[in-house]
Amino acid sequence: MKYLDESALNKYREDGYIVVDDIIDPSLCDTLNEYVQKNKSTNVDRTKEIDKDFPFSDILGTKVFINTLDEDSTSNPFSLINYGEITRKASFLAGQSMTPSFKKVYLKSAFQGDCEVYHQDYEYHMDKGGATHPFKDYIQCFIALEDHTALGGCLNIMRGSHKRGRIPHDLVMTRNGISKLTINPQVLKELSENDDFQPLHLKKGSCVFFSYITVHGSASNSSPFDQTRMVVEYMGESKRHDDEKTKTFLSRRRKQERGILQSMLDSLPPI
Ligand SMILES: O=C(O)CCC(=O)C(=O)O
Ligand SMILES: [Fe+2]
Repeated sequence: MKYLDESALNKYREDGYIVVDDIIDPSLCDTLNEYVQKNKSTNVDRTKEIDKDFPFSDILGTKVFINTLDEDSTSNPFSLINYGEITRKASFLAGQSMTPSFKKVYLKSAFQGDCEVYHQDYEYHMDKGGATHPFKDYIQCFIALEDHTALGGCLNIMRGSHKRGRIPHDLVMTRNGISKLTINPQVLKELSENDDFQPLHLKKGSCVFFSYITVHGSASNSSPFDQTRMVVEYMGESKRHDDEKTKTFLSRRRKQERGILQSMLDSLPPI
């Protein structure tokens, strides 16, 4: 699907996501990927991110992503993306004027890119705005900058899971020492009995829009091909995250992470 009409909107409401083809020209994707590879070690700013790296691993391809896209610079090909069109589509699906609030690129490199544990995006944001920011005020656009395959760890979406509302999440430390929020596997098993898991084999330049309570995740990249993806997070145009609430949310998260790390340290045998 390339153009969105009423039946696409109904499908989005029914499934909790919708795939849109050719949102970025594949040749522009190649240029973007080249730029990302050249700048990946210098253009990294995780200050606004809650998923922090912990130095447990020397593998870099799983960790680094670019989130300072520096689009004012004319030499930055990300400025060539037609964000206007993506924003119009996001606004149509969300039923209100949306604005991009955060853009990032995950590398998901060949043989090293790690899994993304299953979650609802709202869990990462709800405490930043409070009751004035219901999940309906957000939508994500996930863009494949290369062909995405199951072996490469494409995004898997649980169709219809948004109808279940918010599901409790736990904080976990992943194998690469990144702290993440995830749904308990037992609950996921129960959900998967009714809701379809859909592996999204997106073509280079295609994207999926999904709601902030649609359950999604992905496996590790065990293929010889990079599977770079770009995420554009959208928020209602009139909404702003509350700085104080965000600070409180982040410090609570840091405290939980310290607790996990401390208990990991405590469980290590004496040297
Ligand atoms: O890269 C992936 O597989 C998932 C990314 C994701 O869940 C997100 O950015 O919200
Ligand atoms: Fe997500």
